[in-house]
Amino acid sequence: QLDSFPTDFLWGSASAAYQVEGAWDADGKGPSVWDNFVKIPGTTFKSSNGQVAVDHYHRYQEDVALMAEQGLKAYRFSIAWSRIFPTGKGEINQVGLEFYSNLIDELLKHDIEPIVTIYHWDLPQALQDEYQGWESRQIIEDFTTYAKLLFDTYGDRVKYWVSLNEQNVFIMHGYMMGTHPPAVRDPKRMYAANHIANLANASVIKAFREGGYSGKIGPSFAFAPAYPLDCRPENILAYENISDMSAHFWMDVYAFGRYPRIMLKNLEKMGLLPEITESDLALLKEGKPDFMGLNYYQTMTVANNPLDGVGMSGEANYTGEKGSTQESGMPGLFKMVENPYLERTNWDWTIDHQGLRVALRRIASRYDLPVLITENGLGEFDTLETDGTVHDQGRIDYLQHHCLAIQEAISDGVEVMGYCTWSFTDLLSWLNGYQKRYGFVYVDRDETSEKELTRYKKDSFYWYQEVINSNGQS
Ligand code: BGP
Repeated sequence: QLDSFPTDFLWGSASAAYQVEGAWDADGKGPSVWDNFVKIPGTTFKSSNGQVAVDHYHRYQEDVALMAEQGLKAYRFSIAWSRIFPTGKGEINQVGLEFYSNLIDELLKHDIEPIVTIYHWDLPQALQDEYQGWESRQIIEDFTTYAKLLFDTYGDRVKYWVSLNEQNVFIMHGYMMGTHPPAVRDPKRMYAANHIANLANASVIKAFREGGYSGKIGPSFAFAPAYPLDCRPENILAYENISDMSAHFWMDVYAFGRYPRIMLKNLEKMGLLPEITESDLALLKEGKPDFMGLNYYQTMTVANNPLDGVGMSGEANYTGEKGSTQESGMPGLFKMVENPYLERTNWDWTIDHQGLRVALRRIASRYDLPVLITENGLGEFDTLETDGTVHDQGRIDYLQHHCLAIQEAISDGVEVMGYCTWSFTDLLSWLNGYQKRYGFVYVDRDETSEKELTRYKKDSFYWYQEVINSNGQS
């Protein structure tokens, strides 16, 4: 017999500003690094961009009405920093502040709890130009000033805050793989920028505590738990390596305010250790979050990789052509291998609901923190039928299994605060364009159609409505 979901469980859904809003230069908004990055040919799938996105900026009332119809208890969205501070700091754009104020009021009017992400990757371009964004310690102060303004403006209405979304992703893609802005491929700069992002994250959480705001705050982490290929000791060691490098290296800092020592030694050996001062360590200790935000999509399986083995250069699958992901790994540490027991999506992401239970338990055991699932969902090609329906049974199956895994984790003793599916409406996928859909609500993005941007409820919309209505019993 499984435990029931708590009565105040936050059944939610999520989005991010750049992926839904559009209105990229409206009402005084300044450009972000993503506004510019997508203009470089070849950076995204078929040059898709967020200039219009799904036009949520102009249609937020319609979108919130759909959320209310579904019965959503919480909606996670992000604030575009450059709508509030067009140049990242200094003068405030009141119209930008009002937009989110109106959105928050609209949500509350329908009893939907706003979960606000302070940073979901759309750094003001001006800060990149002035001091190279995350590579300069100046960003700590500017990010904190911006966050404090949000706390002061919305803190009476917002109870849940996400500080940084997927620091591991925006830092690794931005500074090592070169696939996100600023498209750098330099591990030394990556580890330096990452340390500064850690400090900025801690500084914002510290400011939240010192300001005496009520509510809870934590980062969202992209956690893909690792499995060893088998019980050969060298594969177990590969699993230890990836766990330290891809999980503990970030979450230990959030939860304990210190880096895992194996990683420090590793970085030292490779000449990649960033400057870490005593006062940095003191600040990190003050940044303990109230919860760990978990973005869970898949697990990864690893095996031993010899010193002359495969490197990180393998192409990822951004087209939806199943099986096109190339081998990758870190020589001497690990390589990614296929898990023979798991199905994959068309983008080669493993489908593994048990992995969510594993993720939740690993966080609970190691960090003893409550978990807010801030993202989980299935990216697929969906088909809009002529009668306006979308039959996304695959998504329903996916989400149903993941809900069961959450209930099992709760029964194991994990404190799970809520579940935000990715995503509410279809939206822009950063590198995969509009063809990769996640929403409960289909958005027509056919520019030749008269019905462009019209919303259609998918089958999964009604399925989740039932789940919420029965508090996870159906
Ligand atoms: C996370 C991001 C989201 C979203 C999601 C789906 O990494 O926080 O913004 O994009 O992944 O990923 P994708 O769009 O690559 O399929």
